[in-house]
Amino acid sequence: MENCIFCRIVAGELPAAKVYEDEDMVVFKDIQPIAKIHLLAVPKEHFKYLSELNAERTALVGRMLEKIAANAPAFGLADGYRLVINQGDSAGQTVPHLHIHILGGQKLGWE
Ligand code: DGP
Repeated sequence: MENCIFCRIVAGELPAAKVYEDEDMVVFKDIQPIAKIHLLAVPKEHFKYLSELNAERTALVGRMLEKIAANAPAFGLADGYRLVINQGDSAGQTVPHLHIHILGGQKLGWE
């Protein structure tokens, strides 16, 4: 999508500190980290909400989760990590392209 920041990062039109890329997704460092390690896993396909999942997108998100888990040690997250998907304004979703926050590198609190 033309004006989507994450589509532009996926396309290589905007810079990002990418740590992983495959046919399904890119993973890059969040520009405003809230944990010692804060990555964003972004599907290459543009959609905003989990409510837009169909069979193909459900499989895509499943592969993303599988690959996040497989690559967690390479991301420096062998000790554990937290995944967050903000959905909508009340949850604080600011970028209208589905993304999975990957948080870790420290003991995480829960508030
Ligand atoms: P959310 O609030 O769930 O929509 O999270 C969006 C995250 O995206 C937020 O933590 C900041 C990050 N972010 C926004 N713009 C950019 C960008 O241009 N580059 C990178 N690396 N991260 C961005």
